[in-house]
Amino acid sequence: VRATPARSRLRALAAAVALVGGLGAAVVGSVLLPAGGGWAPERRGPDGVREVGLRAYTWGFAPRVVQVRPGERVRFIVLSEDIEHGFAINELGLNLALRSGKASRSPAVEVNLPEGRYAIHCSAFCGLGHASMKATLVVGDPPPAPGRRAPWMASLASLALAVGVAGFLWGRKGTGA
Ligand SMILES: [Cu+2]
Repeated sequence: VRATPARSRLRALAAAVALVGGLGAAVVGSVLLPAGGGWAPERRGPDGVREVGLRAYTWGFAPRVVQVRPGERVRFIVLSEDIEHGFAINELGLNLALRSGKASRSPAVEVNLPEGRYAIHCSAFCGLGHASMKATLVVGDPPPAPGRRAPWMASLASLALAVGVAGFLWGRKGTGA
């Protein structure tokens, strides 16, 4: 069966849409979704305060999820791996300036916050992805966030991508292009 030019154009369009959708989902999945989480291995400073280490980079933080206990005293030590960034948690009154290649230590803070999720964000403009440079502070063990559907969306988009590419290849075969 020979595909008409109109049909193969339609297939190419479908493939392009699926490709863009799939790539978009992959980006959203890798950038926005907290990877893992849970309790980090605990390290304490000489004063007995728990020290939480993070790395900042263009554009994100690792780990993306930091879990602490309500009422716990912690200190954040944040290393910028590339350029200048900021490390801010509004609810804790924290805002650190991060120098390129240097580790910044926050003062010891008491996490007097209700159980829940709080935004960690970059507070120094660092380019295109600045607004998406975020991590999550989880206090205690709150119920799962409603955003858990996102991995499903990413899977569906990947499936669409696979189907689109298959359709595109099939179309090429049909027209002999
Ligand atoms: Cu930034």
